[in-house]
Amino acid sequence: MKKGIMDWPTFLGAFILLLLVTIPLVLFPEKGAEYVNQANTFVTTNFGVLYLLVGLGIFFFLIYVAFSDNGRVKLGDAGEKPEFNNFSWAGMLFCAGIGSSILYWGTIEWAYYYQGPPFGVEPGTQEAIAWASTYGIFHWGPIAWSIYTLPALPMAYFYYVRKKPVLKVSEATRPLIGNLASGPVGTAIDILFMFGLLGGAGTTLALGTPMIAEGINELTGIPVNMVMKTAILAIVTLIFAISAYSGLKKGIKVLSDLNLWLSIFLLAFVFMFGPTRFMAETTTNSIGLLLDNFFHMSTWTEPYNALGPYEQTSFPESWTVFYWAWWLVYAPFVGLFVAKISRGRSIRQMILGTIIYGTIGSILFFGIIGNYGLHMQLTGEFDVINVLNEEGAPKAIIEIIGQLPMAWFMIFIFTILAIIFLATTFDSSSYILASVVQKEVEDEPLRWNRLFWAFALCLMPLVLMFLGGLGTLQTAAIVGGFPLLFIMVMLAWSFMRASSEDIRASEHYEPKTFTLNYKKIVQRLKRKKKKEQQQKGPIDAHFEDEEKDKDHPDEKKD
Ligand code: NM2
Repeated sequence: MKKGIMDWPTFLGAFILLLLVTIPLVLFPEKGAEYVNQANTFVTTNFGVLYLLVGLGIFFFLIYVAFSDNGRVKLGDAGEKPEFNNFSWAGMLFCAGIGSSILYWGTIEWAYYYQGPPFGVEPGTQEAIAWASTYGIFHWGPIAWSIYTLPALPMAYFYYVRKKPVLKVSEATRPLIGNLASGPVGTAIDILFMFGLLGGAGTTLALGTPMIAEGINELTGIPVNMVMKTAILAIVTLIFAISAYSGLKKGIKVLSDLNLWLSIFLLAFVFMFGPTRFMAETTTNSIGLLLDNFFHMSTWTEPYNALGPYEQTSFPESWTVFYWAWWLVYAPFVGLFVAKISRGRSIRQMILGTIIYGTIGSILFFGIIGNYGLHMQLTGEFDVINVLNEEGAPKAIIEIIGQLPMAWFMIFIFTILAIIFLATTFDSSSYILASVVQKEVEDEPLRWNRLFWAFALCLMPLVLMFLGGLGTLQTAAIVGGFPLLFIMVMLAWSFMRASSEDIRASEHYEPKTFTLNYKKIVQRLKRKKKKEQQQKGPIDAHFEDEEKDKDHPDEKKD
């Protein structure tokens, strides 16, 4: 092992913070939950607007960068080809950024909107149904993926263009804060990011585990209890620890590929054996509704209703703001990961690829599995809402899958997929946590370090799970991620500053503007048209032409 490669202040800082938060929550679960909830109410009611604005701002910023000179910069050396092909790249990107939560929310999110629709719509009405199948796509759509992409810009830029072998959030803010990045300020940024990620991962695990437990219960009859949930966690941890230990190319890529194929199988199966036409029509309809209302949805704060100001359903706070916060805490991690796998691509490719592939993936999940459940609800084939309200979301989710042909087998596939999804999210997280606590990452972070974070990553979520109550978990993620709002702005700024500086100073910089000579263009078009007319003319003319060609074979060359 190279000496001095570890960044101990960050390592210990993050670990101690983790313990400082976890231990009191274990000792005083109720008081702990109360405090966390208070903090949450404070943040979401007072700063909800900020989340929405930052979300939309990031989206616009990325579109701008993608089509600016900064977006044309390649991540790597001239002639370098992308390290991974598009399929693997998109797959890894999706599996790192998306976890088992998409199986959870993709299947059931509509049922919540159906009962508690946005915009003051009556629950259960036609309008509520339309929003029910649209809002999920929005919360997992272009803005969400933009939040993920932003941190990848500075990180990939510094890693592959400026060739700094440091995969750290603080390093990405160096152009802005200068040498402060190497001191306590930088350490604080890294620790905040690590803490946010642990909170976000807690939410993921707390959602995924009961769902997997319900699946196993349906398959084997073993009752769902704490022992089973702990066993599931142990298995997931084992899988991702092995994968994290084997590294990026072996472990993580293999799991992601498997994940991708299983997802494709599941989606194709549901699409074929479910109400295909309904799913296709509803998804298409939702895409239109989303495009029509994109700005409405992304800025809806519900400032008042007929009853007066602040008389709210709290839809924006509990959904959109919560989601943006959740994507935000994962963002630097996914950003680092996207950066790491994007060698050889241009910044524009990286931006558009992440937003487009990511959104398409989300649309497929919500459009297929979500609308499958919605269809059963509407036809009365299966009362999803009743099961949801009586027995909870995990049960409702597994029951929806259980309505498919070959139910046992499909629940099996779904459960395995959830386990692998959870493992891929966690192995890439521990890979990145390990990278952040090293001063340098030559090729991969150290093995023992990767393993350490693989296990540490389970500690807080496990505790939070025992604490119970999804509310507390969502809350932890939101509160933990609040400072990231500002770090995101810093990241954007840093990237622009550094890349613009380099572009200006570069000899190779050739702005691809060109002049157009319209006169010549018109002449050329005329000539082309004439030629085409000659070629496509009436049959006789065609033969005549051929005759001519025979007589004057050279003419063709002109
Ligand atoms: N996001 C995408 O739990 C997971 O699936 C990982 C969740 C942020 C909502 C990420």
